[in-house]
Amino acid sequence: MSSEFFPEIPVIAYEGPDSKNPLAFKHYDAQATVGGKTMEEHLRFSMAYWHTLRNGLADPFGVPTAVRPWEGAEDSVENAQHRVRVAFEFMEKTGIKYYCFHDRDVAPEGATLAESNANLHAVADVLEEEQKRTGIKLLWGTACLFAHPRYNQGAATSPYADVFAYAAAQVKTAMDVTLRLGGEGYTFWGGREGYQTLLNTDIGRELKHLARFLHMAVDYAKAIGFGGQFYIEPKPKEPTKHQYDSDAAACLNFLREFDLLDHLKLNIETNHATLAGHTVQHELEVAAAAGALGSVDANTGDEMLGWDTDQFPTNIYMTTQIMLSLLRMGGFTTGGLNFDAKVRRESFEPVDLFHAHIGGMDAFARGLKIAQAIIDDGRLDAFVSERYSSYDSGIGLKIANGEVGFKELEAHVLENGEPGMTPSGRQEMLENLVNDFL
Ligand code: XUL
Ligand code: CO
Repeated sequence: MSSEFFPEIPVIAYEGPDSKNPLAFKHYDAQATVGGKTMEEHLRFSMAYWHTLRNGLADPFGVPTAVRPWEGAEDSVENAQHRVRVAFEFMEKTGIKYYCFHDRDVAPEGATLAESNANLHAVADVLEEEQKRTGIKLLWGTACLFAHPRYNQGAATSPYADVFAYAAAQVKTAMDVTLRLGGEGYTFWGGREGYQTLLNTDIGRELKHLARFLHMAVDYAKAIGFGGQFYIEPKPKEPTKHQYDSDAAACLNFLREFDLLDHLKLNIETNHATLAGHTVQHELEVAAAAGALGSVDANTGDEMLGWDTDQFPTNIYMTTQIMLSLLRMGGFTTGGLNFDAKVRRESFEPVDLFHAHIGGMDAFARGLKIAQAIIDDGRLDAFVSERYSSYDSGIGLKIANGEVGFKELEAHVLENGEPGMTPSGRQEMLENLVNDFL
């Protein structure tokens, strides 16, 4: 265990709900079992390299504030390699077993593609070494196709073919490195795959190009033997006015239309759901209903703000809802809870990174315990099953099985008459039931 960069901070231990130690878990007890699996197996926490290691905490009105004593003066490969050791010490001390990165978070972009590729592989050497030393794994990799000026009008949906080509070349190496590091997945977030104005935009062509790009990625994965899960991450806007992957339903429709649904699942992010005018539970349930819920970017927005604030999740009601959806799905297979979240600009000290992750992990541990208790209690699920039970037999079963049409149903109504008032939806009773477990 390394203790070079955060010498004052111990390995964060589980001390139980009565602890007053802010640098301890009150609820996350990695090896404790809940519903037959350990908390660690259920929650599969992941650190987002871009926020935790690379976010200087600038905002549109002010310069970076983050104090990161380990950073060298230059954005060099050596500095990037050194930073990897910091990242792994942080994960060892917080007990986080996975991480996610963009190519340009871990290694600096060079003057040419060849130089950028070499930089990335040089940093991957250290990532590989640290993964071996600690057992920490790569949940997913991705390529940053939104920061460089060449992508100002999109990457796979850029109107300019040479930009498309550059993006493809960049993803090729990002996939090579993800494979090399044993990554369990690869994510596509279309940061600039959308438009600022329809006056200059051909949506039909752009969507076709985006689909071509994803098919190329699927083909390349086959070619190199990458068996990880591909994810697409919905977000409606920011940085563009409208992004094509605007919400879970839009992504599913796109994947179906272009014959990609067998190859990609959804990576649902809480704050993106909010921007789309949905709850995260809505997005999770839409994805899960299509058998396409893959992973979660666990953060939260601010109810008063209309942008992507990427805060650490602390709302127990929300984590309970997320864990209910995940438990009902049978849990993650390749995915995990990736803290795509950043500390506030005002929380600039290294220790704040610990407070943030501890809080997020504890909030999910509580959500897990509460959700499992609700499931074990059974009343909520029994209510829902009972609500749909008229489709389990008789005419309902025939409807569900496609054995009847309008003519048969007309005959059914003529024979049976008015169905009468339905049972109550009991929303308030169910809300009270859930609250009883909090
Ligand atoms: C941006 C966002 C990304 C993706 C990965 O809002 O969520 O960081 O998670 O590209
Ligand atoms: Co995200």
